[in-house]
Amino acid sequence: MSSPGDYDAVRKDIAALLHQPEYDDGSAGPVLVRLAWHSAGTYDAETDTGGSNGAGMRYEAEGGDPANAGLQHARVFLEPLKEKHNWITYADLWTLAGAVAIKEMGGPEISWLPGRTDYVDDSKLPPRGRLPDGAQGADHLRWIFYRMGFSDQEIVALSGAHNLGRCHADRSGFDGAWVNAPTRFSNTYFRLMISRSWKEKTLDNGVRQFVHYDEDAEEELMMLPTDLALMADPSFKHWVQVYAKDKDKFFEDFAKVFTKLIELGITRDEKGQITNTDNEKGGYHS
Ligand code: DDH
Repeated sequence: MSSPGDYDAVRKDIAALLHQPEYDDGSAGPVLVRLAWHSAGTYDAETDTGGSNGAGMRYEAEGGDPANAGLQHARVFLEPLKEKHNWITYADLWTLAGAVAIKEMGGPEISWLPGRTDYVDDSKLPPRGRLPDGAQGADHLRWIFYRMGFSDQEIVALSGAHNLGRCHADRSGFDGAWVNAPTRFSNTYFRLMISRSWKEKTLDNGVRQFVHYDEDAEEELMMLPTDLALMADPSFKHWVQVYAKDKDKFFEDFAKVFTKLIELGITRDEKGQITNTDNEKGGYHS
C-alpha cells in the first residue's frame, strides 16, 4: 500500500515488473505499451467516444475484441500493482505503465497526467473495429488515425512503437519481431524499413506479411502490410525517412504524440484536473 497520489511509488513498481525472464523477450514492456495504446486508440473525435478513460477493456465488449487478443497478459502483469496501490484507477495504471515502459526500455520521457476514472459510461463505449487492421494499406491508416485527430506525421511517429515487441500467431495471426532488439526503444524500425528488401510471405495460417532475413539476426524480421504502407505513400514516406535519419527528432515527436494519444477524450483545466468526467462515479482524484 502506498499513500493515495504517490505515483512515483507506482512508477517504481512498474519499472520493477518489466523484467520477466519467462515471458517473450524477457520483458513485459512491449505488451504494456500496446495495452496503453489500445486502451486509448478507440477514440473517435466526432462523437467523443472511446479513449483511455473508463478502462473499458476490463469488460467483454471491448476486452473481447479480437484486436485486443493477448492484452490480458499485460493486465495480469499489472494486477498485483493494482492491489498494492488500490487507489489508482485502471485507466491511469494502464496508461502510466505504457509511459514508464517506454522510458525504461531506453525511449523518451513521456509526460503523463493522472485523473482518469474507471467509470464506464455506456453511451461512450466504443464499438469494435476502431483499432487498425495490419492487413490494410495507407487509406485504412488515415481512416483510423484521422478519426482520432492525428496527422500524417503523427501516424508515422506513432508507428515507430513497432521498434518494440513482436507479433504472436496465436494473437493476431502475424508472426515475429520488427527488429533484432525488440525490448530496446530506437528508430531501427524505420532504418530497417528503408534499407532492407522485404519479401512477401504467406504464413501457414494464410496470413500475409513481409519478411527479411539478416545474417546478424537470430530470426527472420517482419513488417505488417500497414508498416510497409508507410513507404508506399509519399506523405508518410517523407517522415519515415526523417525518422530513419534522425533518432532525436523521432524521440521528440514520439513523446509528444504518445502523450496526445493517452490524453484523447480528456479535457483538463489549467491545474491539470480532468473536467469532462464524472469523478464522483469512480476512481481517485487528487
Ligand atoms: Fe501495433 N501491433 N499496430 N502499434 N504494437 C502489434 C504489436 C504491437 C498494428 C498492429 C499490430 C501501433 C500501431 C499499429 C505496438 C504498439 C503500437 C501487433 C501484434 C499487431 C498485429 C500483436 C500480437 O500478435 O501480439 C497496426 C495495424 C498499427 C497501425 O495501423 C498503425 C501503435 C500506434 C502503437 C503504439 O504503441 C503507439 C506494440 C508495442 C506491439 C508489441 C506487443 C507485444 O506483445 O510485443
